[in-house]
Amino acid sequence: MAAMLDGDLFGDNDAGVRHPLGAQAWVLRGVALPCMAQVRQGLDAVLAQAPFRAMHTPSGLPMSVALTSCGSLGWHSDERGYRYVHRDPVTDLPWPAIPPAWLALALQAAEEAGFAGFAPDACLVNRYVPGARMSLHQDKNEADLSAPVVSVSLGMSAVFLWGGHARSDQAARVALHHGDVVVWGGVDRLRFHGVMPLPDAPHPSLGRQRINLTFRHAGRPGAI
Ligand SMILES: O=C(O)CCC(=O)C(=O)O
Repeated sequence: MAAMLDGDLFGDNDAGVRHPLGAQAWVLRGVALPCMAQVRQGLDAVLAQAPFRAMHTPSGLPMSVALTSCGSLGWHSDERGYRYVHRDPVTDLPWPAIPPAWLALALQAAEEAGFAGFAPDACLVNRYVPGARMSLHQDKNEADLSAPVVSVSLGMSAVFLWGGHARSDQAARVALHHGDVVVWGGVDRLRFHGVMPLPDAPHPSLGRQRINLTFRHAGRPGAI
C-alpha cells in the first residue's frame, strides 16, 4: 500500500478500482502493475535514444520537470512556443517508436475508460524529482482533441490537480501512485490539470523520481 498523500480525494492506493473524475475522466488504480517489467524495459529503450532534457517555457522560464518523447510526434517547448515536432531537436533524429508494451497499456486503459480505438501518435515522458511540479494547464497543442489523454504514473507518488474548464476553478487533489493511470477525454478533454511539488518519499524500485508517460493523438484526426 502506498502512503496516503495530503488532500487525496480518494484515499489510499486501491489497485483495480476505477474512480470517476468527471463524466469522461477516470483514475484507474494499478492498471500498469501487471506489465511493469515491460514498461520499465520500454523506458530504458526510449531513454537510450532520446534522453531526458531540460526545457524552457516560451517566456524563458525553466521547467522543473525534465522531458523527452517517443512516437511519430514529440512535444517541444522553446522561445517559439509549445508544439509537436517530427524530429528530436537534440539529436535531429526521428523520435523513438512508442514501445509495444506502452501502446498496449495505453489502448487497454483508454478502452476501460470508454475510449475504444485510441491510436496515440505521441507519448510525452516527464521526469519529476522532489520539488518538481507542473502548474495547472490545458492540453491543447494537439490537432485532434477528440482523442483522450492517457497518463501513466511510475515511481514516487504525487498529488495530481484536477481542475475545471477555467483556470480559476477549484482543483481536486488526487494521489497518484506507481502503476496508476488517469484517462480523460470527451467533455473532460480540456480540463485544467497539474501536479503539486513532488514530496520526497523515494520509491522502492525507481528511487527519488516520478516518471509520467502521457499518450495523446497529436496529429491530424485519423493520421498516425
Ligand atoms: O505528470 C502528470 O501526472 C501529468 C502530466 C501532464 O499534465 C502533462 O504532461 O500535460
